[in-house]
Amino acid sequence: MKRSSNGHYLQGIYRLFPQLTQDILSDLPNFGATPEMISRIKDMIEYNVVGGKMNRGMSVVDTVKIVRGESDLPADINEKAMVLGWSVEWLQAFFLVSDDIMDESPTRRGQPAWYRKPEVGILAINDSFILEACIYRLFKKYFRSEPYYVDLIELMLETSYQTELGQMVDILTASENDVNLDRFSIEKHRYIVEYKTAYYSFYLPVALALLITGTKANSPVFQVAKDILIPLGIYFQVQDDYLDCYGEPSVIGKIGTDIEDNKCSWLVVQALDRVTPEQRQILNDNYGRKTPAEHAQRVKELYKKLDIEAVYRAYEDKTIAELQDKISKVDESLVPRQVFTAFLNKVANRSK
Ligand code: GPP
Ligand code: MG
Ligand code: MG
Ligand code: MG
Repeated sequence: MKRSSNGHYLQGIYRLFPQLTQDILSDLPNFGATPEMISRIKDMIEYNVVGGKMNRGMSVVDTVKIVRGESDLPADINEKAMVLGWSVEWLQAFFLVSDDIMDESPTRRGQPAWYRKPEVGILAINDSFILEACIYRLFKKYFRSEPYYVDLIELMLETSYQTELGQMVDILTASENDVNLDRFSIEKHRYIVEYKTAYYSFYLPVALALLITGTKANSPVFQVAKDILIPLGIYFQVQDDYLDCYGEPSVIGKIGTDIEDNKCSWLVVQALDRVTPEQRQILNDNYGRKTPAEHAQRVKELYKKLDIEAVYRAYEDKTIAELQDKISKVDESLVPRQVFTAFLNKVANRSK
């Protein structure tokens, strides 16, 4: 199992993973599962749920610590926070397994995407549903008797719905064999990234942490959190778009496919804002072509000519400053600012 260098908290959260996997597996005989089924689900979970950066999972635990003002949590709340952290990682696994099929991505986290394993193929779609179902099995086991049980379920379901809506627009905007640059705009990009990434990656971990630390579902704190975490999540996905083109595959653990996939990436939206009619024609002739590789290469050359990298650096500086300003205005009687600075520090200027 891969580990991050994040110190003992991370070892703590990793220690819980075998237990949660075992919870899922030992519940399977109640559904008539044979040893072969159980063994396959074990392999599937281990292949897809671990190996990521664990940012989202750790965010739940970190937020609970900040909200309670304790660096060492009591054992029961610590376990609850870690279960929720893992539930976000399970959600992420559900999304990534299916996203890689839709995006035809060859690799994920430095290994073949799950659907590309010869013994898996299209069954990966059903595996993604099973990964989603695991979240609610874990919720039932650990939270069934808590007053906030329904709030957790509602939040998880609503966040999944938001992500699926964002994914729908992402895929529709990138329709194959129909390159139409007019479909791309900064407004369209904003909808896609807000919905497909920001809610589940940034708002969800904090909202889960708030619920288990006693914040009532109708509290204004959730809106305060959203007003910062959604813009932060948008910035995070702009970084993802940037790294798709400029990241080092061995560092980011995946090979970018946005240009070939005709994606409404932040980079192409910025390029369209700056092209001459001749350059727009180059984009038109080369964007969204899977093969040969020269097409994507020409798009990258055009980005270079337009110095999109410099546009990105300027966006990054401006966005970090805006977020810092927003955070400095948070009413600390509602929620500690550190909840948000912790996130911003993890994300700012990332290269993977
Ligand atoms: C990231 O998009 C968004 C997701 C992983 C959410 C997918 C949502 C579903 C409902 C399946 P991306 O394709 O840019 O991510 P990556 O670059 O990691 O493939
Ligand atoms: Mg993808
Ligand atoms: Mg995608
Ligand atoms: Mg991407």
